Amino acid sequence: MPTLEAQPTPFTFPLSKTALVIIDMQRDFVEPGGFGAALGNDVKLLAPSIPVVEAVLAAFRARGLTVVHTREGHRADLGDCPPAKLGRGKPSLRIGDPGPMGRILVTGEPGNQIIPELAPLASELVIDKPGKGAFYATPLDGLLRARGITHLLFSGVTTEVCVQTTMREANDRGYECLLIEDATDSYFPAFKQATLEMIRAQGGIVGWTAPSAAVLEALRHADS
Ligand code: TIU
Repeated sequence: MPTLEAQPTPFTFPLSKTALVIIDMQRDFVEPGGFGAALGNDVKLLAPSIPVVEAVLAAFRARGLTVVHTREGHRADLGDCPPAKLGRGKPSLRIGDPGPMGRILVTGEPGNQIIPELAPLASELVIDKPGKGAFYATPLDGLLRARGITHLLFSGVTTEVCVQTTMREANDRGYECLLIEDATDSYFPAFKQATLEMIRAQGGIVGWTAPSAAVLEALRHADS
């Protein structure tokens, strides 16, 4: 079983029971004109993690391992968007409003699509989720359990919102979780750093963190 150098301790993961989870790498967050920009954020801050996720995704695909992509979005009638979420803040465009990439944060619109660099393959799981966490109101847990998945490696955006929420949901459901440090970004670099620290504090209260180089090295080592 591969082991990788991680914090707070080395992380051992059975390859056939491990999935790569890529959270919300969709145009709505990464490109101008989407939900992230409408909230007043600088979307360029999310760019550094894109090639890193690409490299880890390629390594998982080369070995035929399980890959999960998620997308945050709502039905066209917004029936799955609570008023509390719809009304929050003072965005320039609200959820469901028409924007340059179609209706903001609505499933199936151009802005809801995963960026081309990370486009899912037909064999990979794609989870549409109405919340920040990928387990809330989705079939994710059942799909993972049906495949015997016990270990999750997390990547995607944004670190302290959808990535951390999903990792906490997974941890409570008994999955062993690791966040790939350079495969995630936030609009607030200080929040990203704080998230990494709070995940691995207290002996790994939410899980582990490790750089992508350690993940890739452990995968290469497992091949030999
Ligand atoms: N606003 C923000 O940082 N994130 C989100 O609204 N969703 C995700 O993190 N995907």
